[in-house]
Amino acid sequence: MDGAVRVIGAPMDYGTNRRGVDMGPSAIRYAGLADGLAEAGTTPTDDGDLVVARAEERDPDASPPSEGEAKFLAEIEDVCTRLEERVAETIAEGVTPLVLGGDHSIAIGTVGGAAREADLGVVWFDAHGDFNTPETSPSGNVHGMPLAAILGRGAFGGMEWARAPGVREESVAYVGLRSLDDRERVAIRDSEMTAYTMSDIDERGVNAVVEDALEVAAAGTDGVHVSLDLDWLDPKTAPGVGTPVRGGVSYREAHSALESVSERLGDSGLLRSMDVVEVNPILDEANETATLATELAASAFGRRII
Ligand code: Z70
Ligand code: MN
Ligand code: MN
Ligand code: MN
Repeated sequence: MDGAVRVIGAPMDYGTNRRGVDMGPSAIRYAGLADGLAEAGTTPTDDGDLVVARAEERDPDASPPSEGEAKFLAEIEDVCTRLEERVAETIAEGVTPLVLGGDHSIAIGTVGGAAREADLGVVWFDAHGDFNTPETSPSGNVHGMPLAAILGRGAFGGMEWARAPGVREESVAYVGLRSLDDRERVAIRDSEMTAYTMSDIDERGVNAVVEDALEVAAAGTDGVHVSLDLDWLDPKTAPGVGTPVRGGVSYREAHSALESVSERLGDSGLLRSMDVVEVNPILDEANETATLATELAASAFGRRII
């Protein structure tokens, strides 16, 4: 893809139990992201990282979250509100934002910014549904909730910072689901979203599934946001994630899928924004997962073998 891409780091781990995903942006850059994006034919620039207070710097007297609540929601609101602003400005300049997480709750900011002046489709590559609400979440971790937040489900309906009215449920497609909580599964079934599971990939092959997902997200929208949670891949291939789930896609399937993204969206200018999340360098093996993240981002932006 020719065109300008702006890398924005969101080193936030307030949405997850496991410390370490706050180091994701550094690890992904260190793995050669800028070179990969240049090889893809883009002109990358780097915005640096958003300022995110370390967990250690937070007010020690702040009350801990009680059960049935979303943990650290005020901190997440602060980061996502600033991220949303930066993403919206970037797109207004004609530049494509590539946001590096951080845990998946940062997608509330990325999608909010990308959907501000547009009808936005979303493709969500993830083992998880991320469709819990503060009411249904078994963990209170907001990285299990970003799609529910974006679509204004449950308590998020009253949170203007979280909702992204430019995203309609029927324009959201999951690829590769394999770990859902019971109430989350029911909510996804009852929604207008399209959910392709790992079984669909087993039966039909990854390319057919990804093409259908991209079609769902592109139909009747102005552009598509691609959200890539590295736990979408099998943990043997991507060990450096907080919540590994067996049975994910392989190295080759993942590359093929992200190449389909650039083929379907890149040439037509419909790839509006992307985020790459949940890389945990503490749990990684020699930066393998961060390297994979850079390769997959480069594939999405058009890098090819020849
Ligand atoms: C579970 C929850 C989860 C990662 C989302 C899991 C959440 N459904 N884990 N993304 N990496 O706690 O809501
Ligand atoms: Mn996720
Ligand atoms: Mn996940
Ligand atoms: Mn918003």
